[in-house]
Amino acid sequence: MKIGLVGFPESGKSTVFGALTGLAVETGYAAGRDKVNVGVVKVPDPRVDALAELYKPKKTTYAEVAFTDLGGAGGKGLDRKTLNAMREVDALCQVVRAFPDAAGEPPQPLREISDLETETILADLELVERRVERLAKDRSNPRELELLQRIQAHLEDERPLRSFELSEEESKMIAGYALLTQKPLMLVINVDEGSIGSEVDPEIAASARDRGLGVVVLSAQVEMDIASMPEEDQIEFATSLGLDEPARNRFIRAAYELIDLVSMLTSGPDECRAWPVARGSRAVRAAGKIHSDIERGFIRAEVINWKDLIEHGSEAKCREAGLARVEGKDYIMQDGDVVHFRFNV
Ligand SMILES: Nc1nc2c(ncn2[C@@H]2O[C@H](COP(=O)(O)OP(=O)(O)OP(=O)(O)O)[C@@H](O)[C@H]2O)c(=O)[nH]1
Ligand SMILES: [Mg+2]
Repeated sequence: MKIGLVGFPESGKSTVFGALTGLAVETGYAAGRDKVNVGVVKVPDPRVDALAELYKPKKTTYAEVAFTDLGGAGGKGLDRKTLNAMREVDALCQVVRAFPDAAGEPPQPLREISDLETETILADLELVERRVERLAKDRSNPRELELLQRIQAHLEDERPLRSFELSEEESKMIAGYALLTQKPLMLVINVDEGSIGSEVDPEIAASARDRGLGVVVLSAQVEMDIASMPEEDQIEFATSLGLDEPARNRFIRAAYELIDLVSMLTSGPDECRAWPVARGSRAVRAAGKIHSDIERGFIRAEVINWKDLIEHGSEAKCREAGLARVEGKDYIMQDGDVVHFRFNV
C-alpha cells in the first residue's frame, strides 16, 4: 500500500515527507524534484503500546505504510512523469501551502485545492476520451464503452470520479485505467509555525466538506524538527507547542484509514503486533496475512477486543467475563480485534 504526496511547487511535499519518515531529504526550490522519494512509516498505535505494556513481549511491531514524495506536480500542468507516478499509488495526499513563501507571497490554499482537482480531472478526461474513441471504432466492448461515456460526461461536468457511483463489476472494468480522480484523496494543510494547533480555516473546511475529503493541519517545518528529536522528547516538545501529540501521528493514522486499512492485533510473550488488513476482510483471509498455512488450515478465530483485554488484564479473565468470542471463517475482522487463530497443519 502506497500513498503519494502531491501538490504544487514549494507547498512543502518534501518537508512533509521528511517529517513522516525521519529521512533526510532535500527541500527548497525544486530540490530533488527529479527524484521520487519513497519511505516506509510505522503507524503509531496506542493499542499496540498498551498490549506491549501488558505482555512485555520480546518484540513490538507496528503496521506500516509507504509514502512517496511525487515531486513537482501542478503549476503549469501535471507532467507525464508525475501523472504516471500518481497512477501507481493507492491514495493521494495533497500538500497545500498555507504559509507565506520565501518571497513573502501569501498562500492561496483554496486555489491550490481546486487547481489540482481541475488538473486531475483533465488528465482523466484525456485518457477516457482516447479510450472511448477507440472502443467506438472497433466496437469490441459495448458495455465498457457505455460506462466510459457516462464517466466522460461526469468528468466534462468538472466533477471528480470520487462522486461517481460504480458497481463492483464496473469498478473492475475500469480498474486498469488507474484514474486519478477515483483515488482516495486527503488534504494536508501546511501552516506556518505561528498557526499550529489551530482549527482548519473555515473556508478550507467547507471546501473539503463539499468534496468529501479529510483534512489534516500541520506545520511541516515544525514536524520535521520534532521527528529529528529522540522519541522520548517528541511528545513533550509537541505538548509545549499546544499539541497533544506530533501532528504527524494524526496524519499517518488518517492516511492509514484513507487506504481503508484496519488493524488486527496479535499479542503474546514473543510479539505484540498490528497487522494491516483491508476493511471488511473475512477472518480466513486476515489469517492469511500472518501465514498462508493458517489460512489453509483455518479452524476458528478467538477474538477479544483490545480494550477488554487491557481492562481485564488477561485473556483468561476476559474468557471468565464472557468477553472472548469464537468466530468462524466468515467473521468480518474489526479494527482493534486481538486474535488467536486455531488451525490444522
Ligand atoms: N515557514 C514554513 N516554511 C515551510 C514549511 N514547510 C516547508 N517550508 C519551506 O518551504 C520551502 C519548500 O518546501 P519543500 O518541502 O521543498 O516543498 P516541495 O513541495 O517539496 O517543493 P518542490 O519539490 O520544489 O515542488 C522550503 O524552503 C521549506 O523550508 C512550514 O511549515 N513553514
Ligand atoms: Mg520537493
